[in-house]
Amino acid sequence: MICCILAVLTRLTAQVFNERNAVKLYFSPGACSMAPHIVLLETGLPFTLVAVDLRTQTTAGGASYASINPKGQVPALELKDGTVLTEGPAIMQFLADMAPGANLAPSNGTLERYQLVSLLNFIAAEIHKNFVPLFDRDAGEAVHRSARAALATRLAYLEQQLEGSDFLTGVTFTIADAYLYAVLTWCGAVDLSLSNFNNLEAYVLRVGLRPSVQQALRAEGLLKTQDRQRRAVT
Ligand SMILES: N[C@@H](CCC(=O)N[C@@H](CS)C(=O)NCC(=O)O)C(=O)O
Repeated sequence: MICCILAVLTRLTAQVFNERNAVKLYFSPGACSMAPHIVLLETGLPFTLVAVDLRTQTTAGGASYASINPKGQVPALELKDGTVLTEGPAIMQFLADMAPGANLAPSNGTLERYQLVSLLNFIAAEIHKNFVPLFDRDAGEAVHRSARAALATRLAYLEQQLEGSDFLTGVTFTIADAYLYAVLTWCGAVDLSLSNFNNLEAYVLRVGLRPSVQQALRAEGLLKTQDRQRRAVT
């Protein structure tokens, strides 16, 4: 009996400690905010998730999202003191630096760190942003064609980078992998096949099996269908 009470008290204390020390990640299911979500899980830092309806610009709690991020985009990270950090690559580097033991980014000031920043910028400007017109039905055929052509060349470059490597920078999973994985999950939605890119196809499967990625997908409600199918089979 005493053991049970102690266990409950320990759990409650840990929960209160986590909530007090937790950062808040504003996200939208399946959006690029999945990248910092994966990174948070990789770091083990305490965090809470706040869903944002991008269409209505309100949070799950009914607050106006503009008061949190005037840019109206996810992700945004609210720190314990209320400071809000925006822009995925900045958020992910901040989190990686908060948890150096997780080895998600090389140390600041090293050439390896600038190589990682270079990759993050490439993913943001050349991959992420070329997906955007493909989600816009009104963008027109010519715009779609040009975005697909741009993606094909950029993906061919990443395909080469992955030759003989498990991850973008070699043997270690970094924040760049969290970002690339998050944006490549959109391929199905825009009918973009990776079948010409064997390394990238294997990479998506490999990264997708990481416990942090599975947990993020489940928390964002993106594994439901597979879970239901799995339950039906087992
Ligand atoms: N530059 C921003 C871009 C973030 C972004 O494109 N977010 C998308 C979701 S993936 C979004 O919030 N779209 C809604 C909008 O732009 O109104 C970053 O890197 O964090």
